[in-house]
Amino acid sequence: MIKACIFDLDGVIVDTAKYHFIAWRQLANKLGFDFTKEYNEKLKGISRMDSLNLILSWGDVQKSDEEKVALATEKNEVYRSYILQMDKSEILPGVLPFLNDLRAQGIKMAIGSASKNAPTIIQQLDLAEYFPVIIDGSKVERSKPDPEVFLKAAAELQVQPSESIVFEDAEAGIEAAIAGGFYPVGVGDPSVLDQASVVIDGFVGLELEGLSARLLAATK
Ligand code: B16
Ligand code: MG
Repeated sequence: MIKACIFDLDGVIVDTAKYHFIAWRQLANKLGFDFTKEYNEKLKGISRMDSLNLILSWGDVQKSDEEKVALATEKNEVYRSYILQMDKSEILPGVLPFLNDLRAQGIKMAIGSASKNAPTIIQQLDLAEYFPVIIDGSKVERSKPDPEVFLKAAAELQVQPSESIVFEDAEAGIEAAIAGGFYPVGVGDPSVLDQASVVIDGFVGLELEGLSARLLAATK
């Protein structure tokens, strides 16, 4: 019996990867190198500092810890200038009807995101009323694939992982959901998210009842 749904944010509720890409690319170009959208895919679900370390390694650039903090802050300022212009038109298709359906059924909801900007994004999208619990990158010590972010969300919602679904678009997030004992639903490419019990291509037309049946069948 499903009592809660925990949603990753970037790539599940909204596509912010395009803004992360613009901001990281601008920083890389300033440092004298470039990187492609294919490389940007590798940054999904990865924390800000881990992302910076990967990007610097792609450009073969070395920086001190102090310089890295300054570079991450600079990138975040550029990124924030984009997300502060977002509004609810950027909520991914089918998400709002699905959230309304969950709410009508009394299913509890939370956000479990690596992004320290998650509360700002939820405000911009006008979704705060749906998510009384937002566990973001500033509330956890260990990043995905560690399950801490989802376990904290379940604890705040007062539900067990075994009665909760996690929706994730990143491999590390699916691994985190499995490690925490949640029902993992991948959102995106089944060949990338092959560890998820069920993979959906989005929320259009999705219903909890059918999804729960697929999850039960997959985990039997
Ligand atoms: P911030 P999610 C993740 O969000 C993004 O997928 C990832 O690309 C980003 O680096 C990370 O948040 C940290 O974001 O710089 O805003 O703290 O997918 O876990 O919702
Ligand atoms: Mg994500």
